[in-house]
Amino acid sequence: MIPNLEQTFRWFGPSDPVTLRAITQTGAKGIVTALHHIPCGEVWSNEEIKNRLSTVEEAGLRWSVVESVNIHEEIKTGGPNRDKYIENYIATLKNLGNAGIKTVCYNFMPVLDWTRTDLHYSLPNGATALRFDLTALAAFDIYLLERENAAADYSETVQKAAKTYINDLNSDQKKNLTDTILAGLPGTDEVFTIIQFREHLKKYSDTDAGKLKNNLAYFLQSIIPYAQEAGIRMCIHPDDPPFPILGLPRIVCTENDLKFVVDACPSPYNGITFCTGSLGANPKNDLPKMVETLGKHIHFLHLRNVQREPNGSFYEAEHLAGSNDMYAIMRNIINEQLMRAHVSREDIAIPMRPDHGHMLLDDFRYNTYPGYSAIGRLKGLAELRGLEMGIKRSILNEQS
Ligand code: DNO
Repeated sequence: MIPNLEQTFRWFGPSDPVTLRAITQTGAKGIVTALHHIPCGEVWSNEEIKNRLSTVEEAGLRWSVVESVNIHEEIKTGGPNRDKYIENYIATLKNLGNAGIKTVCYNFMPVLDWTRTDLHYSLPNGATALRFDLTALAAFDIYLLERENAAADYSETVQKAAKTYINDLNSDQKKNLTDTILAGLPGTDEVFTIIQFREHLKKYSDTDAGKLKNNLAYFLQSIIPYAQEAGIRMCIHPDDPPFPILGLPRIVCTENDLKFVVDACPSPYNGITFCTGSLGANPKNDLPKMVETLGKHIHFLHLRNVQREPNGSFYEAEHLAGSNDMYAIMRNIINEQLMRAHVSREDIAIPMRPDHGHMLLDDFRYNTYPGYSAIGRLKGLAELRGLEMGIKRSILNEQS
C-alpha cells in the first residue's frame, strides 16, 4: 500500500482568521506557510523560522511546505544587485534546511503574483468565487493604467467590450478594479498604486521573455546546489493566469516552459508545484498528460479547478467541476506515486493542498485572504481526498 498524498492547508500566520485549531478540524495534517512579515529579499533568521515552527508544531501540525520564499525583482530583471539577493536567498534556504523544512515553493512572475479582476464573483447558489475577466483586464490596462500601446495586446472584440465596460463603471468601481488587479504579495495587504506599478513596468522595459528565462536559469544554477545540500526540494509555481499580462512577460505557463525550468539545472531538488488551477486556465495545457510527462519533478500539488470561457476569461469552479478533468489528473498522480514506490523514492506522500475555495456559509463572516476561506477549502479538501481514496482503491484492486 502506498501512502496517501499529504493533506495540507495554507496558513498565513498568526493574523490569519482561519486558525491552526480550525485547520486541524479539516483533517489536514500539514501546514503551508511563510514568514510573510519579512520583506522580500531579506534573510529569514533561524530565530524567526523556529518561532513559526514551534507555533505550528504546538498545534499538532507539521510545517510541510514553505509557500513562498519570494524572489526579489532584482533577480528577475537581472539587476546590478541580483547576486546579493541570491546570497540572501541561499542563506534563507540554509536556515530552513537546518529547521528540517524540506519543500520550498516560489514563483517567477514579474511584479504581480496571481491576478484576478473580481474577488466576489457570485455563483447561482449564493457562494462567491474568484474570477479573471479579460474584458475587465483590458479596460484597466487601456483606460486606467493607460499603458502605451496596450490596446494592441487585445483583439478588436475585446477592445470594444472594454470600452463599454469602462464607461459603465463609477469611480468606486474603478478603484476597486485597480486595487484588485494591483494587489501585491499574498499574505500582505499591500496594493500598488498605478504610479508605483508604472515604475515597476519601466524596470521591465528591456526584460522580455527570453531575458527573463535566462535570469531564471541563472537563479536556479546559483541556488540549486545549495538547496540540494540543505535537502530542500525547490518547486516553482506556474504563472497565474498562464499568459503575459499588462505588458509583462510570463514564462512558466506550459509543459515546455516547465521542461525548461527542470532542464535549466537538472537535479531532484529542482522541481515544480503542479497547480491545476493556474495551468488549467490555458485550454492547450493537457493536465493529465503533464502529470505523466513531468510527474517525477512534482514536489507539491495545488489542486483546484477553473471554468474557462471562450475569450480567455475564467472563474474558479468547484474542485471537482469546471474545465479540467480532476479524476484523470488524480489518477495520474496516483500512478506517479506507484512509480515512485517502485524505485524506492522517499517522497511518495506528495504534499497537496486544496488551492483556493469558494466563500460558503459562515465564510462570509470572516475577512479571509482572497481564495482562502475555511469552509470553501474544507469542502475542496474533502472532495479531493474522497476522489483519491476511490481511485486508489480501484487501481490497487485492479492490480491485485
Ligand atoms: C495563490 C497562490 C500563489 C502562490 C505563489 C507561489 O493563491 O497559489 O500566490 O502562492 O505564486 O509562489
